This record gives sequence, C-alpha cells and structure tokens, in this order.
Amino acid sequence: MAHRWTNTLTHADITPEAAFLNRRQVMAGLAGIGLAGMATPGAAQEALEPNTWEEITSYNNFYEFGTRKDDPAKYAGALTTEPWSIKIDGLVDRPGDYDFKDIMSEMTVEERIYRFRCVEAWSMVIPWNGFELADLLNMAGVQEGAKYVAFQTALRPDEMPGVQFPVLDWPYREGLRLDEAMHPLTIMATGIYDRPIPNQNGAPLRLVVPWKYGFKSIKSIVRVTLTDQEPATSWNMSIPSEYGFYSNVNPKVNHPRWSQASERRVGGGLFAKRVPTLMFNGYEEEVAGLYEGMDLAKYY
Ligand SMILES: Nc1nc2c(c(=O)[nH]1)N[C@H]1C(S)=C(S)[C@@H](COP(=O)(O)O)O[C@H]1N2
Ligand SMILES: [Mo]
Repeated sequence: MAHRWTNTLTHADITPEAAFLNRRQVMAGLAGIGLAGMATPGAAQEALEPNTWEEITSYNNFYEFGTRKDDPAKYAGALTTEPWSIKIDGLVDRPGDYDFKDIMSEMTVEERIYRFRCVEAWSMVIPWNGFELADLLNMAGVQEGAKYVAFQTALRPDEMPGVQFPVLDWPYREGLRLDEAMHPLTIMATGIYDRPIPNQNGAPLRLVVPWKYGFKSIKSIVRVTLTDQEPATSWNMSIPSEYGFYSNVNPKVNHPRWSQASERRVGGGLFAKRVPTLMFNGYEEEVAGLYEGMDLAKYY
C-alpha cells in the first residue's frame, strides 16, 4: 500500500541521549510532525519523550472493563482477540466480514510516535505501530456519497464486566467525517513499542486520531460503516453538552466542567508538570485545513 505521510522520528531519535548527539535530526523530525513551532528544542524533546510501556498499559480508559484507570489492565485479559473479524459495510464496493489476519497481510505496519491527549487533561506520548485507516477504507472501496465513517467496539457481556453498568449506551460507538478518516495522520493501531497492542489498549486494532481527544480513538473495533449521515457517538449520546462530534483538541474551548488549556503528562509522579495544550494537539499545520471556515466553538 502506498503511504502519503511518513513519520521520520523513531524512538531512538528522541531519547535525550540521541537528541544530544543529533539535534538536527531531531528538529527535522519535529518539523515533520508539526511541532516546529514549540519554543525550544528542550521543551519539544521533553514533550515528545515517549511514555514507558508500563505507563501506557496500566493507566487506561476502556469502560467496557470498568471506569477506574487500573480496571482495563486488570480485566481486559478476558477479551478473546483471536479470531477477530471486522465487518465493513454501508457505502462500500466490497462489504463483508474481514478477518483481522487477512487485513494485516494486506497492510504495511509502521511506527508512528504520537502525542495522545485525553479530555480529562492528561496526556502521553505513545509509539504506536499501525497502518493508515485510509488503506483499510480503500481496501473496501469507498463509494461516492459516503461522507462519514462510523465505528463500533465489540460488545461481549461475558468478557466485559463493565457493560452491565449503563455508564454509556453500549456498544461503544465513534465516528469521523470521511476527510478526517482519510487523513494520513489517522491510523488503525495494532501495536505499541513493536509488540502486539495489549487488550487494555484496544486489541487487536483501535483507531488513533492524534489531533482529537482520546475518546475518539475507539478500541477493539468490530464494525466500520460508511454512511452519508453524521453517526451517533457514545459520549455525545450520553452527555451532548460536554462531548461533541468533532472533539478536536483545542486549548481555547473548555470542557464545561474544566479547562482544556493545559495538560498533565502522565509519568513523573506527583510532581508531574502541567504543560500548555497545543491547538489540534500540535498537529495544526497538518489538519487545520480540514476545518477552514468552521466555528470550532460551535462544532466542538
Ligand atoms: N471501546 C472503547 N474505546 C475507548 C474508550 C472506552 O471506554 N471504550 N475510552 C476512550 C478514552 S476516553 C480514551 S482517553 C482512550 C484511552 O486509550 P488508552 O487507554 O490506550 O490510553 O481510549 C478511548 N477509546
Ligand atoms: Mo479520554
């Protein structure tokens, strides 16, 4: 599959030692992912040092397994991820049930180190492995007239202790506008640190949309539907005043109950610094064009 965008950063490039040895390469990498505007190389480096495997896999949101941050790591092991089938339907030329292994044999998996920002104002930097969502959609053949993509997570009461509670309207649902879904920064993640993605992070495949709040990045996907209508999404259905369809990271639009102007980097313990949140989570150069002329306070 052809790729239109490549992350020039690898984690070797952004460890402090490598950065010290080769700052020019690091700055070239940062420019490539749109963080060139950040104040100093030091700040940029700090912001981009990846979180540890332990942090990424033990502090999670996956409400199907409970609402505490440590519930997914405790309970998601029960999710059967093999075999795994993904239904692709709606406005596509080749609808059907696609086996995850068959999909993987068609896709080029690469590493993408992305800032990840939760609406609860914490953030991490995660080295994902995955492929572009556009490649999956093109495999199914997007028809003219498709304007949105709807996603659903598996709903398995036997394996998911959290779904007995009506915290959300299950199954977990998310959606993107088609141009957002086709954007080269939007990926289906299948791994972290070159290992298969752990269940608590959304095995065997989950969406990652780095310029949007974390809840758009739906986990353990079993259905992808191309539609001409804006799809209903779980968080919007549950609390529409707090969670809109777009949910772009925007330091100027606060959540009704708290500020979104800064974020706490997970890791670094109790004294973890808050850092200013960047427009579109730092990907403004790449994605601002998608929203030209839109009032982002209205379309939050
Ligand atoms: N199916 C499903 N997907 C989900 C969630 C969830 O509860 N269920 N939580 C979302 C939220 S709020 C966040 S912040 C991210 C967290 O991803 P992580 O645990 O891999 O960091 O997953 C998102 N995807
Ligand atoms: Mo979140």
